[in-house]
Amino acid sequence: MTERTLILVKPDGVARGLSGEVLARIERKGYVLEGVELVNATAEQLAAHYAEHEGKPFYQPLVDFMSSGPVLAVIASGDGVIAGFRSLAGTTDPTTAAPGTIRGDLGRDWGEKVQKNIVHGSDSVESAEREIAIWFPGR
Ligand code: RTP
Ligand code: MG
Repeated sequence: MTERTLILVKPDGVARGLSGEVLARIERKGYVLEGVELVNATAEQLAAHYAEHEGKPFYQPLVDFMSSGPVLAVIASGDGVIAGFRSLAGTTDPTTAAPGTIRGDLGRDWGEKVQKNIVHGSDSVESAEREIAIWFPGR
């Protein structure tokens, strides 16, 4: 079924000039870009986006990292895009993410408290709609 997902190119990806590479991989897979916006995330957006991680040891480093520069917020659509983009992104830890994935090809361990892993992708229909409302109010 056609669905939407919320993708973020995180501050490491934007700063390294990988935004175009990520957008190209989304498009080459056959998904459609429905919205693309460079955003300086507010504290409110990050608290809402990462509410499920509040209280975890990596929460504050994660919020600090996500505030360290602009993020590219993307809505992409297509059949199966939620699971499909998670597959393109690869597993969370870029050290062991499979080659061929965004994190596996382009990420590494930088010796920091939080994993800088280039992209975020929604993990369910419910998260996608919740996250789209955070980054693209009214969409
Ligand atoms: P995402 O939400 O960004 O798509 O990534 P994910 O589902 O693969 O990972 P999740 O468990 O939701 O964690 C969110 C983000 O927090 C950072 N993290 N760092 N121990 C660590 O260093 C650690 N654990 C999580 C990562 O940036 C991860 O993507
Ligand atoms: Mg997640």
